[in-house]
Formats: sequence, C-alpha cells, structure tokens
Amino acid sequence: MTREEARRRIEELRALIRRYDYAYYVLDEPEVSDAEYDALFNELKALEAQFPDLITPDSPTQRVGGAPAEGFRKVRHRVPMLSLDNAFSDEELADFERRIIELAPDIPRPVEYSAEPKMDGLAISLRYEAGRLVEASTRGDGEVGEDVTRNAMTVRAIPLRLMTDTPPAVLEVRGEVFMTHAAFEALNRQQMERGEKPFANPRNAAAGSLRQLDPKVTAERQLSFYAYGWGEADDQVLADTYTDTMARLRQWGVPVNPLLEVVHGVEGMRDYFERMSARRARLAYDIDGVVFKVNSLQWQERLGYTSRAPRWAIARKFPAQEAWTLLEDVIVQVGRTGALTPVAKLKPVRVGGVTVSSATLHNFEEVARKDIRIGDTVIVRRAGDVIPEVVGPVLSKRPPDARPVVPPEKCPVCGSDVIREPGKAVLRCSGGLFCPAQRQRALEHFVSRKAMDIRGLGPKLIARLLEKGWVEHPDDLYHLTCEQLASLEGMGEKSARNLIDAIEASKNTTLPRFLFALGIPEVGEVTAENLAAHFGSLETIMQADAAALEAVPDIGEVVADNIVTFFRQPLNRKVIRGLLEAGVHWPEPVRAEAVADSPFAGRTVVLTGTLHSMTRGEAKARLTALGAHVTNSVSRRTDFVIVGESPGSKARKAEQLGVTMLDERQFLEMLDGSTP
Ligand code: 9MJ
Repeated sequence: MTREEARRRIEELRALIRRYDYAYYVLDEPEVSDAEYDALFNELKALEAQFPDLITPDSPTQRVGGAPAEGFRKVRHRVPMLSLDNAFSDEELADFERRIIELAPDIPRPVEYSAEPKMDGLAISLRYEAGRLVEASTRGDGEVGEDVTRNAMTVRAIPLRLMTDTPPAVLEVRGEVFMTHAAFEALNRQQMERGEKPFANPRNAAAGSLRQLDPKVTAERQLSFYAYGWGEADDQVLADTYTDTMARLRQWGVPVNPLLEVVHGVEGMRDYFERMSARRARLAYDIDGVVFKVNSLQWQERLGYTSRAPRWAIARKFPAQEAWTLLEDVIVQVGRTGALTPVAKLKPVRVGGVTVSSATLHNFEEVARKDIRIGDTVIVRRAGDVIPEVVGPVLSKRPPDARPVVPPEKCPVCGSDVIREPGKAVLRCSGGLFCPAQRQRALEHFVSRKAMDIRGLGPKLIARLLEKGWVEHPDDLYHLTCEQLASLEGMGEKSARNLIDAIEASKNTTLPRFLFALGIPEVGEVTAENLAAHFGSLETIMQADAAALEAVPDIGEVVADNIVTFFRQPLNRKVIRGLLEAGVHWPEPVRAEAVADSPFAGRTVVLTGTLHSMTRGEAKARLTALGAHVTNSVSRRTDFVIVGESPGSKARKAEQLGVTMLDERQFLEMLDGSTP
C-alpha cells in the first residue's frame, strides 16, 4: 500500500469508528457488532504502526493512553464548576420556585424547567478548542481541579472531536463520568480474580478509574459519560434554552441523557421526580436524585449565582440509600435447599425511608473476605425494592472486642453436618427434608404464587401445621380437613373453609407450575417451563437421564444432575405419588406436531408491556409450550417482540434493530393458528 492509499484508508477507518462510537454512546443504538468494530480498529492500528507519521492525537487509537503520569497537574477552571443546592422534599421544591419568582417576578408562568436524572459519578470538564478535545479536568474544589486529559481520552463515550464542520473556537462541556452497573460488576469480578480489592460502589469505581496515574488502566475500564452543561463557551454554542443547547451538543456527538425533558411548574417537577423514583431501580446506572434547571438561559442569567451554586437549579435528592449502624449479631438462616445464609441483626436504622433491622450478608465466604465482625459499625444499603445488604465494616469504628463471625459446622436447626460443595461459596445443611427448616421453606415455596398458588397459607400457619404434625410434606396439605383447621387458635370456621377451598382449587394446575413447586434445586420457573415444553409429561421428565435433560434450553450439567438426583430420591417419588393420588392434575400437553407447525417453534421471543387476554406468565407458558425460547432482552437474534400496552424500552430497541413486532391481536392469531 502506498502512503497515499494508507492515508485515505486511515481517514476512512477513523470516520467509521467515530460514527460507530456515536451510534453506541450517543444514540444508544449500536450499528455494528463488537467483532466488526474490533476488526476496523485493529486495521487502523496496523496501518498507523506502518505509517507512524500519519498518527494524529485525535485518532481513536490514541485512546489507549501512554506512559503513566507522575501526578496530576492542577488546572484552574476558567469558569468555576459549581455544585447544586439540594431539596429533600416537595416543600423544598416549592420553596425553590418561590425564590425564583421573588427574584424574577416577571418570569413567564408556569416556569419552564429542564429535568434530568442526577448522575452519581464524577464531575468533569472537557475543553474543546476548534472542535478538538484539548484538556479534561476533574471538578476538584470547583475552582481548581486535576488534569485528567489523557485518562479522559481513553473513555470511548467522550468524543475526541466535535462532529461539526464549524466548531466553536472554545467549548467546555461539563458532565458526569460514571460506570453502569454491568461495567461495575464486571470490574469487581475481575478485581477479585486478580486478588485485588473490589470497589464499594460504581461511583468509587468511576472516580478510581478516571484518576489512575496510568491511563492504560483507565482505558481498560468501561466508563460512560453524560453532559449536563458547559463552562466557557462561544456564543454560537448557546441556544435560547438549556434543553435546546443540550440538543445541539448531542448533535455534535456529545452524549446527553435521553431522559432529559422539559417540565412545567412545581407540579411538573414533582411528577418527574415520582416517575424517576419509580424507574430508578431499573436504570442501568446509579442516580441519587433528579436535577431541575430554569430552562431559559436568559432567565438563568437574570437569576445568577450564590457563592457556591446557581440560583436557577436544584437537585431533588432521593432519601439516602446507605446508612451506618451497629451489627449486633449474625444469625444463620436455612433456605429451602439447605443453603445456610448469614443474616445481620442490626440496631434499627432508617435507610431510604424504611427502618431496617436485618440485612443479608450473602454467604460466609463474603463475610470473611470483607472481614465483617459482630460489634462492628457496618454500612447498610437498600437498593430499590431489593432486600437490604451489609456492604462492609467501617474499620475506623471497630471496637477492640469485635468478634469474628464463625461459620457453623452443624445446621443450627436440625444439627445435621454442614457441607460445602466444591467450588461454591455456599454452605448447606445436609439434613434434606429431615431438617424442619428445609421442610418449612419447601412448603412455603410449594404454596407460593408462582407455584401452586395457595392463598391464605402463610409462613406462620405452615409452622403451626408442622408443629402439630399434621403436615410434613406437600402432599399432606391435601389431606387437611376443615375441622382440623378450624380447631387452630385464631382460625375461624370461615377462614378454615376458605383455605380448604384454596387448597382444593390448587389441584387444577399446569405442569410447569407443578415442576416449579417441587423445589428442585436451581429449577426456576423458566427451567420448569422449558422442561414441560420439551418433554411434555411428568413421567418422561422423571425417566430422563442427564444427557436427555441437557438437550433442554438453559439446562446444563449442574441442573441436569440436580433433576436426576431429585427424582431418584424415594421420598420425593413418594410425595409426587401422594400429590397425584390426592388429585393434583394439569391439562394434556400440546401435541408435538402442533409445535412443529407453530410459527413460534424454535424462535426467540420477547414480551413487553401488558397483555389484556392473559398474564405475562401465561403468554410465556404458551409460547414455551409451542417451542419458543422466551427471553428478557431484545437483540439481533430476537425473532419476535410481542408488544402489549405501555411497552418499555424493549419496543424501542426492537424498532431500532428491525425486529418483527406483534401486537396482541396478531399474537393471538398466531397462537390460534398454532393450536390444533
Ligand atoms: C448531575 N450530577 O447529574 C448538574 N448533574 O448542573 C446534572 N449535575 C449540574 N446537572 C449545574 N444533571 C451544576 C451541576
């Protein structure tokens, strides 16, 4: 290749890579696979190696870093990087608007605000001169930050040059560098594999990754970036409003949160806050609140700044999701399959609006790794609606008499030996259904909503039935009498009758529910559905060997082995026989020919939104019975997306990827055509 040919190809490759970065980071709709991207990237690297004089600082290959720095140079911000005032209640939002109206009585009503999530990461300023990224600095104290230019250049979400033919002479883009949950978890897995300390949360991980003296380390970390403002900027950058200016930045290739919108008045701010509170747990990244800004730049200027924050902006924060409290004790809980889980007993503390007095410690290995001791002050975290967890100890507050947590050698409930499966972190009680705790949990699982769905039979009642000796295993439930139940203290004739009716009604079930209810280790709803669809009958599943089971989607060696072992146990076989004899039954499976004929056979299907004619669970069961593979996320490999009412982002993704979408009517027609 001549130098001229190389030059042309290099430019072509750079343009392609920039375009794909833009599609990925700004539009959130990848145009090519990772493999294709990597191939182009490698081709560019090879050409640049051959013609080093053609390398430019803004080539995508220059993102990999360079030699480690001695330390970070200090950078004085030309326009200070301010923080935001906080509001912790609706009243404080109303106060915010009241202040604005006092200072600017003629501002048009209702006041127009921008609204966007408050990213929980690390604030950064990116200076572009003539469209090229020339300097990146952290916020520091707002006046002076640290020069992290070479690190920032490794972040693929940060454009090295602005996508415009007429760039402003100067533009400082300000925003947040952050890490998604997925990137955070991948990083922590890697940290553990390398025997290094895991990061406590995505924000620390993002900050630690950007402030690496060796930019090569930063380059390995998957950091993201969203812009939410600017510092020094030519007038040509600015539109009339904040949201229009952000739209302009977005066009120039700068990532802007797609959840940015315009709202009106205090009502609009409250509504946005409620919506984001509800979405928070499902976002791919951490947010600690939402930010509202007076949208008009002219009115922003009129309102001005206090010494530390703009008067035209406010952060409506979520209640803190982490708190410190005393770890008073650690107890051991025995799960349905005998897993022994250490549970922290805490001095009650409010976290994210609820009082927490116990939290999971996951497993004993983790307790040892984090060196959590009884008597420690610990950090408790509640994320969304998940159960609270202990993040770790606050070592500076450890009292001298803090006691290590000792893993049990015997089951605390039945005294059986504790076993540890090779290569696994969990300890297990070896007592099986001899262990009352396992019996209790097995029954709780058997009656649960997605299993046999026996309403009105809660943990307390199950415990009493076990105590009385009336019930030992699930099949015994079907021999309870109304008189027996009515004789229990606090149980009236009527509730006894209702419970007997619920037990009776549960006899009419489905094969997947029945399989799930049995509580075979690691056989969840989806595996149960796949098993039922694949084999069609309980007898064939019970007779299947490991190899036959592994032919079922999602079933590997471990689960196949669990299933074989489960059905081999005489006690389990006896319970199953008891259940069938008591009258538990399910409809005949769909005939095999119908499956082969179905347009869903062998296809990958995703459900989104609400269907009117059936629950999502039923839709899934029917699809699985027709040989479809029902998954949760849309990708190029998805064949159909079934779109109900109020669909989520999956519908948007499907549209982007050109996946066939079916509405409920089309779905029902195709189902009907499939059933003989
Ligand atoms: C965050 N952290 O997401 C601002 N921020 O605006 C958003 N921070 C901000 N805006 C002015 N979305 C100063 C800080």
